[in-house]
Amino acid sequence: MENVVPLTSIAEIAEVIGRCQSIAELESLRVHWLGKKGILTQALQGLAKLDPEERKRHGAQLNSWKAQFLELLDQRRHLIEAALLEQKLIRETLDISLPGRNRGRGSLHPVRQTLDWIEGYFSGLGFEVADGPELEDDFHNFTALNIPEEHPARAMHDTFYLEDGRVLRTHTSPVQIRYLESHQPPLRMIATGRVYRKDSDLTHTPMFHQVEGLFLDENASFADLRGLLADFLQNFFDRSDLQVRFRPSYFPFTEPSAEVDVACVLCNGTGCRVCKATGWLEVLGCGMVHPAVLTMAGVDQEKFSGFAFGMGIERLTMLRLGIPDLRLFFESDLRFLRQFS
Ligand code: 2U9
Repeated sequence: MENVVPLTSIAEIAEVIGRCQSIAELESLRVHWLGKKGILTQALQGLAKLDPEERKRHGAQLNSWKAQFLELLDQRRHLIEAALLEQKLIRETLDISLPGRNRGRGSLHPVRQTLDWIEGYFSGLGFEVADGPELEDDFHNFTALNIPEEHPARAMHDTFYLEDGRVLRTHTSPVQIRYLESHQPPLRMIATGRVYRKDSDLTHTPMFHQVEGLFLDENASFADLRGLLADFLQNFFDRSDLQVRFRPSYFPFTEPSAEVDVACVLCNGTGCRVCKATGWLEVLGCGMVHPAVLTMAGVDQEKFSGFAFGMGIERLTMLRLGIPDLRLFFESDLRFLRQFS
């Protein structure tokens, strides 16, 4: 055999394999012995030249060596892999008892929180919550609401006009007009969403949120409107004894109209900077729906009457939560927003 394979015994191979420290070393040893031109491979190929008797004897020997060689390689590979894994585990210690990374929990914007509360309150009284397009046509935003051509609310400084004559809605009232196109009284609904006005200073932003309500029924009266809004405001500001007053006012879409004040929720009516020492805060507007609006909507006024109201959500949110500056709502400052999570 010595002339076929230059090895004295399998023990010699075992020793060489045992000295291997890496998978790469093992692989080069395998190639050296069993690669295409490996020593054992060539010896196995050389068997063909031997006579049958010798081929049988040497063949058995070579195949036995091959099997033992592969077995030894395999054992060593397992040992090396286990050692590598061990080192890796020591290197990459992982403390599974550590708390996970905090991904941070988001929260609703305070304006959204107010909208949700108001929607919940009126839903509880059977009002449907509706919304509509923010880009409106002249008819739904103005004409149907008894706002004639020459009315100041139509003037360029109030309204964002598109070149095609459409407008960014200046109030959510067109949602009510659209609602009346598809619903018959008796009905009760609120319209919520963004509105746009060309107005920007410390107390006005070009976009803000409104909630408007519409109630049409047989014998709906101003007394019903007063009762509803007083209850709403007392619940909203969480004070059952909150004083509410109605002051005569003017809106083109309601007649009679009123502005509604509450006793200042910051100084309890004694007079402060927020209520400008009057003791009262104006919080919303309301009135009986104007006959011209009802006529255009095709409502039978022999049978039905109705009232409407409207409020600005940023202002209400500021008063309820004691937020001093309107701009805070639009800055996305997490230090501000986290206070309301
Ligand atoms: C229809 C008929 C009448 C909606 C109304 C007000 C009074 C009102 C202001 C409050 C503060 C707007 O955000 S604000 O500047 N709104 O005072 N809105 S009555 O009246 C309607 C609406 C729809 C069909």
